[in-house]
Amino acid sequence: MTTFLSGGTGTPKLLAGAEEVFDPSETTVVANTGDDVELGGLLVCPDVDTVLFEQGGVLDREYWWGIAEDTTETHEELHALADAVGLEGGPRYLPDEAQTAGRELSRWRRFSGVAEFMELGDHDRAVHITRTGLLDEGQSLTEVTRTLADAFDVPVDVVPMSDDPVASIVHTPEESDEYRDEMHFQEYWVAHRADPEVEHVEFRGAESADPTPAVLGAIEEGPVVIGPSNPVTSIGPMLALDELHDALESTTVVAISPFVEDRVFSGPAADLMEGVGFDPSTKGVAEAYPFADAFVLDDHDDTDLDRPVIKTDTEMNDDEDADRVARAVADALEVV
Ligand code: FO1
Repeated sequence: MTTFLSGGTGTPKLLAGAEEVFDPSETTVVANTGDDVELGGLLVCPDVDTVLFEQGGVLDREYWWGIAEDTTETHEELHALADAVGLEGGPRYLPDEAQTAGRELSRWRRFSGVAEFMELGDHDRAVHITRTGLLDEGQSLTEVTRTLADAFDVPVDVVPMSDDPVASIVHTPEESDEYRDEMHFQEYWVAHRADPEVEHVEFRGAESADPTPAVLGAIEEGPVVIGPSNPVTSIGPMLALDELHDALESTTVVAISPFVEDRVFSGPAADLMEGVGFDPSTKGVAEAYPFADAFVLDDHDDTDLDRPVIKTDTEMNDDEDADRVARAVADALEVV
């Protein structure tokens, strides 16, 4: 059995070409849920869904989120309705008292569906309606995720990191005319394209959230692979769960750096790393993962680490690239 810790792009890209190296029926994927939001009453789980859709063969691989060739009629109609009566777009948080009322899993990340600020495709929306309906019927997020995985014929076991709410909240140094001083990660990323200065990132709820028994069992059995995901907002919410962090200390862990020295392939990882006080580089990734037993680095990354390193070309543009990186991970597992 091998367990992958996954965010929304780097690790799903790796998994897409890893099946010859890591047997899918022997693979567990623990997905980050700090990115999740409730939008118009629907729980949207971007990182869980990217793994489900990729492994189910329906992912939109141009963006690495949503369903390929999806239509957006409902989304467009929501904007047309709002425009018709002058309702402003952008992230529309529900009032403070509503943030902690009702469905617990959606705490601290509840947005109105008026002129919805994230684009939900029509087929994608059907997934969120089904997920939210099953949660409201009493299932846990773990159970619902397994049901959705069956619906998409997903060959790996996909589990959310927790059945409890954890919300990734980005804090800026001060409130400005442009930006509030704290915002959910999806506001920071989707609405503001990572422009606000980051002071720190809070994982709200993490102190009282538990990793699920499925997650802890898979990590304890090991080995664990941390894909080239954003260490702050993709892996950080998992590390904020004390039991999960402790479990990583006593199992075999190989991590792939999403950086080549201080360059990152895509996304806001560098700004977020700097914001939380880590060097935005492979060196900083190694500091963020003190429990990692070995690293996979890019051929052009000469960072001197105090743990074994296997090198390969870590840029992944297709499944062949992912297969190469997966083989490097397998080599790294041999040397720890
Ligand atoms: N990313 C965007 O940049 N714009 C969007 O409108 C958007 C909508 C969206 C809807 C469902 C979903 O599962 C993901 C979505 N994403 C969107 C991606 C998401 O913001 C992030 O890339 C992940 O959370 C990072 O892992």
